[in-house]
Amino acid sequence: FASQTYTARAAGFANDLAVQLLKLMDRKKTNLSIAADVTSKAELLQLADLLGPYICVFKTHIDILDDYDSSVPEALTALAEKHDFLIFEDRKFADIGSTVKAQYQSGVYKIASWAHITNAHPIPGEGIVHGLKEVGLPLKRGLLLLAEMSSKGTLAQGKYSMDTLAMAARNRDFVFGFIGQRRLPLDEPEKEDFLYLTPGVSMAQSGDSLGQQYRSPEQVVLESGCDVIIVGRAIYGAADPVAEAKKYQEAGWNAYLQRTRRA
Ligand code: UP6
Repeated sequence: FASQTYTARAAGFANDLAVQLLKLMDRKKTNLSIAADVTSKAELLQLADLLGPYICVFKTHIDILDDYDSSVPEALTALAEKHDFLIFEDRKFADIGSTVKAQYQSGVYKIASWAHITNAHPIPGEGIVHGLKEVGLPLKRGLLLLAEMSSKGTLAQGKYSMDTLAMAARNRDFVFGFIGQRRLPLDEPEKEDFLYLTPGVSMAQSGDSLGQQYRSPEQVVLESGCDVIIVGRAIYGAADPVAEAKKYQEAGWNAYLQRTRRA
């Protein structure tokens, strides 16, 4: 699948949102997602408006905002429509099905009502997917499972990652891909395609002081067969985030073009 275009792969997905995302990437010529880890709503919305033209997915940690109120998802949704991107709340759910269902639907953030995509750790077992699915599927949302992490010493590896893949394969109506570091070897490669969204991307740094590990867009897309590069501090922390976003968009896109032509 890694050698096919995003659009060609869309037919192989059961989840509507995955189809939307794949087509969006080719239409906009971007496989860049920004991790907008800022703590004020003004900064968050400014990043979404400034960087919107260059990204396919705007990734949030909504619970780090100091001044959150319900105008934020409204404004984000309007910007998503204006600039043609999807919103991914990086919630990393990790509880039993019944609890995550409430966390996804209710509370301060009501994530399901505005985030096209969210994600979950498979650690509690498949009930977490079923619980989130009960809320998300009627709203045409999509879920990613964390198969691997970018951080040093992660416990998500080996058999854990392969079992995550199997869990996703049993829930393809809702789960369309992974947060991961490489395309996992599939049991039935001709049958099952998933999207891989990959954090831990920087062209300048190799890591931070708290265990983050970075790789380049080429390593992620070309060598590891991942589909979307997620870039945070390397873009929003730069003096000129727009110029930096363009650089990452181009690097990610060139790696994709090389990958699809090579085959
Ligand atoms: N993230 C990772 N690694 C993972 C999963 N998620 O870094 O395995 C998320 C972080 C952060 C972003 O929560 O929002 O991706 C990375 O930001 P950075 O580019 O500034 O390091």
